[in-house]
Amino acid sequence: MNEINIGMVGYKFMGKAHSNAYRALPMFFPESIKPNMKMICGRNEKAVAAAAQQLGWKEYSSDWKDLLSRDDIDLVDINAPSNAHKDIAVSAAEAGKHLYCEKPLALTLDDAREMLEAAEKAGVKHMVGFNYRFTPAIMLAKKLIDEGRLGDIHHFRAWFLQDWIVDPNFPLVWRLQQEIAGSGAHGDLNAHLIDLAHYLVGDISKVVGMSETFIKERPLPDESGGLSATSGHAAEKGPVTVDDATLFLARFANGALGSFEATRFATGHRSTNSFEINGSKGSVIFDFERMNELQVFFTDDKDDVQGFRRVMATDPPHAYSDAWWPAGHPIGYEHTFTHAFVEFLAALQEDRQPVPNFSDGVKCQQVLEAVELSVKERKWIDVSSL
Ligand code: SOE
Repeated sequence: MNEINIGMVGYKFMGKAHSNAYRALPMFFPESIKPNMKMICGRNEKAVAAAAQQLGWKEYSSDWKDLLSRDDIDLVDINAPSNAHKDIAVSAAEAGKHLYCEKPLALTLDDAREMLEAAEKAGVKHMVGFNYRFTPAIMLAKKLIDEGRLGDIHHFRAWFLQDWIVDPNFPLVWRLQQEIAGSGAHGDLNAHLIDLAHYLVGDISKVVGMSETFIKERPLPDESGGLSATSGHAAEKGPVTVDDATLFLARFANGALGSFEATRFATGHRSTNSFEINGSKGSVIFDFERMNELQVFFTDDKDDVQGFRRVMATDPPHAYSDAWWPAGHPIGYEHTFTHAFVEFLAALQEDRQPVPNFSDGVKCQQVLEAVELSVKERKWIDVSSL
């Protein structure tokens, strides 16, 4: 297989990020299968036509079902709002298409499980959009942990902080509506942290959480309803039905302790995505605002030079470094998506499931839902009970 034809549903923020990644891929990863950007879908015909032109798709449609009957579509990429994921994924799997789906995988754990089951039954390849796993500095953290260089892991401490809805006049966009988004900061931001925790530390066994919606009502958005909706001063208001912030504590199956914080009310933090991991032989600190760096500390460094040091993950031997620019030249947010697709296309070539796949999406959803139950029942919840 040298080429693969892609049909994509969604054309806003993630649609652009994915299109950009598909376009960069053949230039920087010429050994990979070539993604053909065949058809883009979205409900608003005028907007999707414009997106096709701008993002570089050959055809467009205002009905994603058009992808199903086309023999020349091999892979369906789903980055429409979360409430659309399940129907598209299940139908596309039944039509024999491979699946790439943005996170959180679904609105609920039951839906996520149904999606995994449909993909497994159809025997298609499936991947979930936890793009941060593909940050070379995070991959370095993973390598250090896997090689035992941090020793036994005691702590995972993570926070994902944004501030884009602090203004009470910010409109009630879809991400603030439970029936479309599933949850708020929790499903949007904690989902990434939970996945990184699974990737780096292992399974989470128990959780206890708390959650708050600081602004309970907001002006209705203009017809775009997108994140940049503007009619923040509309007279008519509607209820915010998701969390503005969710914090939780976790116990990992291997004995480590975790703390997680996701909020859209951390003034001054546009999108701070960070974690620290402390082990018996060392620690790592990561901050996405300095995504090319990993701070590392090793207890067996000589006393007189002990301290955190900064490793730049831009040069060989770090992941993907030889594909981009000469040593020392940093990469950005968009590259994490290209790397994710490189993994997906390699998995197709090697006839294996890519990682992270829908099983990882389900595992994340299980923790998300366990935290929600804990918030409701005000007690610790065993993740495996869900
Ligand atoms: C918006 O809150 C958002 O873009 C998330 O949806 C992304 O998944 C995360 O990467 C950054 O914040």
